[in-house]
Amino acid sequence: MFDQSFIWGAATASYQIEGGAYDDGKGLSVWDMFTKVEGKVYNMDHGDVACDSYHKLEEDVAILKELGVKAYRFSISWPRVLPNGIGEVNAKGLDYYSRFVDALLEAGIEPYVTLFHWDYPYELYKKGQWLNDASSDWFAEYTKVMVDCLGDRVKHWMTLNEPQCFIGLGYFSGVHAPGHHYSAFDIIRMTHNTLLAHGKSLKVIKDARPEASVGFAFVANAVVPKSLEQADVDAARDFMFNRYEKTENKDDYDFTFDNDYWYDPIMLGKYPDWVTKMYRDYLPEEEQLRKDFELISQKVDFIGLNLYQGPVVEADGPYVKVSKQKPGQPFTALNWLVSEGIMYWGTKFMYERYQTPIYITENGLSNKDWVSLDGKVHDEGRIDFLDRYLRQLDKSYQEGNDIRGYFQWSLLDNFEWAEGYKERFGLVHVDFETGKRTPKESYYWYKNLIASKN
Ligand code: GCO
Repeated sequence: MFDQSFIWGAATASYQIEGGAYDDGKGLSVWDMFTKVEGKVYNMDHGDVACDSYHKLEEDVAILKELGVKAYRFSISWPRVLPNGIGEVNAKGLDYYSRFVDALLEAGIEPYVTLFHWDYPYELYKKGQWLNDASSDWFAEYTKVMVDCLGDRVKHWMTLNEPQCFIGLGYFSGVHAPGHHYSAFDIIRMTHNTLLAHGKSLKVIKDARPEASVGFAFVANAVVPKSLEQADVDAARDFMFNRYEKTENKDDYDFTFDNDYWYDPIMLGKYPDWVTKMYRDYLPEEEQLRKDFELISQKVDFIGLNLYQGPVVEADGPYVKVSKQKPGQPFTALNWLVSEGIMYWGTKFMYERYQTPIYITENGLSNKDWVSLDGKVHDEGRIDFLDRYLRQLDKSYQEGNDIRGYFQWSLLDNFEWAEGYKERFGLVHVDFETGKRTPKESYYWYKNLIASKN
């Protein structure tokens, strides 16, 4: 079983929990704007108040302390500290994060900071966001502000959370802020700037704090092979890292979630061949590209995998086939497949390919939870889900894949993007009318699990 050095944690993100959207000089983010447009978010929910964590700092830290986690992954709201994205710094915003980090350390909890979890400054959006070739420098400037403020206390940093979503869902399918349908060519350009932003940010952190541990948190699109036959195992690996070549019908192919497309540039210093073949003209000239890759592919200390669900795949001649659903297959409240095998296969294949320490930076589920008449939240489904997923993770860990820690998503029920407050991912129930927090049964289960490992 996981040994004592394993980092048990929980995770959240600024826009999903903080609220205080207009407080103390915070600037607007694209999510502040998007949530006010009719038809974009379920029930027109928004993050103006959310869990009100901006005003409940002590309470949240107490909940974490009681849970017994060694680490907490949270994100910084970029426009809270730089209202225009660049330039003028908002001292009150910085002070909030500084106090928060102090409170965590005081409680014996290690902060794991995500610099960008989607609440992009609206002022920079107006300047062309990730399409503007200066966008990576904007992110580096913001990083510098944060490292100067927190770098003496924060040892673990993640640059970007899930570019698959903030680029793919934000600018391609348009279901997330800012809700655009850009062309694949624009997406390629934005991806390049996004990767460059990661690279420049990492360099800023390392220049200031060489001892800091820096990585990223990306969606890990993992799958489970249909059988242990070599052909199926290879098909699963191919699906994870060569989905484009292995997909027979490429009509409407959406590449914005492909693992090789996002991980290979950073981890292997190159785009997949199909990208360079098809989109060469939309990438910088050869010499510039070479220089950019020096920044993009600097060594990271860890890769963060956000793992939720994945299908079963099987070999299909030269291609890969996604198996049909079985009747009665279990799904979570959000209709995501209960598929614990991805914890084993996903971490195994990732480690095999990139040979870099792994953190599970997110894993969890949305469940139909409410506070019962007895005052408790009986979320047995979550307990069973986490138990299943963690057993598979442990199997991979026992086999020697270098997995350093696990962050449960999420500490609190929170604003689930386009789904609003309909989906409850928390270990702690939040009443969004009153802000009241009620730890669920799964919170106590996780607490016991952590205590039993220490
Ligand atoms: C992510 C998202 C989280 C979601 C969670 C559940 O990083 O995947 O950023 O914010 O809330 O994944 O969908």
